[in-house]
Amino acid sequence: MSRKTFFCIDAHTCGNPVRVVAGGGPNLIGKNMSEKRQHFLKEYDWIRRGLMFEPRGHDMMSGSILFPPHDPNNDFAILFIETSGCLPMCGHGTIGTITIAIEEGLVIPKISGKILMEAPAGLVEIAYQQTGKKVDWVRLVNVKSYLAAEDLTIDCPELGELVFDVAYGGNFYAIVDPQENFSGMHNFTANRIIQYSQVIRDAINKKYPDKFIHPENGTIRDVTHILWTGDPIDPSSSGRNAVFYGNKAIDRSPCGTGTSARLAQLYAKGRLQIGEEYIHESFIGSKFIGKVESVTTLDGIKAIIPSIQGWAVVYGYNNIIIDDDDPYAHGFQV
Ligand code: PYC
Repeated sequence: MSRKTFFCIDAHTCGNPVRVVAGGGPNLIGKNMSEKRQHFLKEYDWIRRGLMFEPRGHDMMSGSILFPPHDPNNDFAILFIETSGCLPMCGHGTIGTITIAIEEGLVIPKISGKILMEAPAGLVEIAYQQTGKKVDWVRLVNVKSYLAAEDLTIDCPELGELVFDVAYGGNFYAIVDPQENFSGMHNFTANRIIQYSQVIRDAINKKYPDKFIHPENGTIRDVTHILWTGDPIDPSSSGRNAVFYGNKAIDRSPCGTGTSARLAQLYAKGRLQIGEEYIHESFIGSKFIGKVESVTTLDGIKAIIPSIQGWAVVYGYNNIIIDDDDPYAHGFQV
């Protein structure tokens, strides 16, 4: 019999959960977080499943485990754990993790108000503002993001043919804008978006095999998320989305990597300028501020450096036991 206890600190970023494993995480082997992510997936994925899925988690659960940095100039390294797997990068997860890490003293930054974080997808530069103990906001300068493909098509049950773009913002997103067969996510329930997304994500990866692979890291591949756009609730916002991930999740936050992908798409299409604020609303109406900070290239591809700003609230301490005697030790999904 084996019984493992994980000390977790729970928060939400603009409504979407972030569970940071502050004690009990594994020792991983690798020269960087991308290699350690592979080691975790091979040997320790039961920890992710146990802490993210029911009965200890739920469909939207997501979190992280912190590690020492591989380069001493950086502050820490991060592994994202989610119901969807171990994402190379997660924006809402970063905002929640930084809020927890600073408020709870898990990370002491080398420079106050600034953090260099090693994610599997690359180095992420972070700024935050703190008043007393509380972190007011977190802004991350994300990894290079780019528009990978335009005007692809897929058949969607009930809706018919949909035209979509694919953009990378730390994960690959199929972005579905309003069009003849899709009037916008504001007209759909979460359940219908989930049903359509489940079908079209698989169909996209089948129709376009080996098309979406990160040029510098072959472990980051395929469309994993679907971003449906629509009208904002607050007319002063720039846009709204429903981001599907995992098997049954709609992000309650505006999704950091999804917003990065959206910024890359809009910039490439001439619909957003460098430095212009893009207020992105989530399915529940919570907001991130996105911006194209600068333009760059990634292996010869035109790319942007996006920034995302949002907030998080810490709401609890959680000593979670995973006991091999429990038939649901490693979680389940219905
Ligand atoms: O914020 O990048 C994000 C994210 C990915 C999946 C859920 N949230």
